[in-house]
Amino acid sequence: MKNFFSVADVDDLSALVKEALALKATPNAHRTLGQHKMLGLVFLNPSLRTRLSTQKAAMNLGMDVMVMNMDKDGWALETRDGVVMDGTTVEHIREAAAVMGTYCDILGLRSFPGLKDRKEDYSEDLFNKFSTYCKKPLISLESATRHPLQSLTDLITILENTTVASKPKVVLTWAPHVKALPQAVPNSFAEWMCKAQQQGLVDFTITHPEGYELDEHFTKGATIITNQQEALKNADFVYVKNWSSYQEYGKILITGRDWMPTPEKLKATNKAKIMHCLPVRRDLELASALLDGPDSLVIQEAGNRVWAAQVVLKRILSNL
Ligand code: AN0
Ligand code: CP
Repeated sequence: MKNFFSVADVDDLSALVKEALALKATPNAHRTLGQHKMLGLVFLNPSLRTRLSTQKAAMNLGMDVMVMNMDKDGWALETRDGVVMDGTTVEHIREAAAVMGTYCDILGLRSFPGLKDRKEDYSEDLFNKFSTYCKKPLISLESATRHPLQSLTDLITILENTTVASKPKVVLTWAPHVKALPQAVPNSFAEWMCKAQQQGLVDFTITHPEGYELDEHFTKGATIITNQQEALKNADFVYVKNWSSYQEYGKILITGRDWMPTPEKLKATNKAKIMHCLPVRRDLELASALLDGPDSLVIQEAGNRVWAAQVVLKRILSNL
């Protein structure tokens, strides 16, 4: 593996999950692999899980880690080419990424979308430029359109908790929120689950209100229905996430909590396990009775972020 940006960077999903679970069983088995190698984690936005789990994963492999909170501690970054920098930006991504590349063997980057200009966000211009100019292997810590470490974690957690003999039914459901959030987590979850479905690992359904259709590029092969109750029938895993509209880009189209998963709604499922990438707004996105209940996987899921990051770092280190 050279870079980790999307599910396209992985061939055999089952093999990757097995390797991640082997790391979970013996976290320190490859302590020398990353010795004298530097990981740089660059954040343009806040993070709890991604920051800590990726640091921990790197340390388990013997790597050193530096974290740069560009949003708070860095110079204001210019990403456009051909502009006279006489405004508020102080440093161009060409120099900033190149300099960080000289200090590090592998880099990670978090860069959320602006949610104003769909074409610009979906071009992944910032991520691509950073990748070009840093000249080092680059891991997505959530880009404008995807969050692959989260999706790999989610697949690990689903396969780890699958008890049914046949393929588990996985349902991604839209949930309410008061803030306009990116489509990165659901896009990415959908593209990983569609590939997992192709490889015979899961059955995948998406449910959302009208107007919240994701970019079709990410949902090929998924069953998509706007009746949430119908979608939840016999589900083994319910993955809860809000996102803002892709069609009316970045907009919140409905308010109210009608789409919030509750214990009552979940009665239609096959005693489904509840998943969410976190952070979650209690009793807005998801009923606290479910979050605190015996079927919630959210803490185990967040814990598994370490093994997703560790298996990705291990594969990239092995290829340096
Ligand atoms: C972000 C999002 O939805 O993309 C990060 C999730 C991991 N969530 C929020 O901003 C609340
Ligand atoms: N799930 C996730 O990526 O969490 P953070 O935004 O806290 O890193």
